[in-house]
Amino acid sequence: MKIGIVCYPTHGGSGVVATELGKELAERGHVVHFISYQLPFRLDRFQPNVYYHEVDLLAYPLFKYPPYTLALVNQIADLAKRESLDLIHAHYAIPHSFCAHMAREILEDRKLRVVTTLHGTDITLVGSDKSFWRITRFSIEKSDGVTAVSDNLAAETRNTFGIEKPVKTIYNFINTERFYPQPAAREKFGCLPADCRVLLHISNFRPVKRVPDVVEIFARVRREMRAKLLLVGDGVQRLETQEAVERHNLRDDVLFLGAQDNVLPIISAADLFLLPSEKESFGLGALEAMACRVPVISSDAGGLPEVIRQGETGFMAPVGDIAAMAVHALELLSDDKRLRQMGEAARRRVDEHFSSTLIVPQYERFYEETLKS
Ligand code: GMT
Repeated sequence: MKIGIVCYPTHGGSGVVATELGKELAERGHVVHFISYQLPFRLDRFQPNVYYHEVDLLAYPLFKYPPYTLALVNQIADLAKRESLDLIHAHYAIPHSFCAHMAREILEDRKLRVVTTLHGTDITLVGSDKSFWRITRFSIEKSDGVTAVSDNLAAETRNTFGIEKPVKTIYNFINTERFYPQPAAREKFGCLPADCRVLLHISNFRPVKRVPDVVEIFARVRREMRAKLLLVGDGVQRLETQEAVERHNLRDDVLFLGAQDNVLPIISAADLFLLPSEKESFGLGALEAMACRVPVISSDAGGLPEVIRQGETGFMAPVGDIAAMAVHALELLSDDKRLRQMGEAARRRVDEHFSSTLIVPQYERFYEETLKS
């Protein structure tokens, strides 16, 4: 198949999933064209069957807001025609799904299919907002196939937009042959003493992630044992998070590592992953931790219960229940054997349910069905 993938290029789950999917599809012989405003950060090396097209955006003094979405529509239409694409796969509804639909309208190409994958905040925060509700609903209705990254998100989509259209769940995935714990990761870090526990949080530091809660949980753990907290990512909650670190006098034990392209060595150095999100349609970060045998302590928001098995691969507590999350963290970190067993179970769950070898064929089948429809 000849597939156009439209996605965000930055650190964020939807861009990671889109890029990893494109790379996997290319390895299986499909021709994949990425369209974005910047090279997706996981598209870091040359690979056969993969092409990248940057959206050309004309700067003109009249434009207070350069019309990126129009340029994107134009680019998709040009590419689809030039390369005779079979389908456009839009990751994150806004604005990608709408743009893909408009490109098809311009081409008047009834054979070109549009598949939309809903990732989370495109429904739960942005799409459900009055300013985008109608256009998001329209884009979903006009797509030839719609997938969501969890049953929870599929249900929320149906409720939010009152649509009858089927929304197929296809979970996030990991290439388990490439993503596994790195040896001697802790030693390579250089500043993580062997006798201390390492807790980790990775996100884009947006309010939905509740990053200050991570510090509150860590503060309770730190009172009981030697521990360090690694914070990876950056965003609007960084200042608030730094304030929480200062308030608890934890400056020496909390390392702000900023946004990182390669998280594998960092996850491999951790004992526990914290994800106390307000909303989380799937939680790709949690899955990456599990692949590295790192159990997860999280909230029970959104699709997290579809990823984490309570008491088996980690623990969940209601959103904002810092005390419960801290108790679970302490319980695990004080018991080497349990921590190891949970890490093994976490990895097993990834291998058995979320490996790319299981999930990518689901996308391929979905494309084939959509092309036949
Ligand atoms: O909001 C984010 O965390 C980023 C966002 C994205 O689209 O870039 O992540 C969403 O998509 C990921 C990939 O499907 C999911 O694993 C995340 O759970 C989801 N985030 C939220 O729902 C908050």
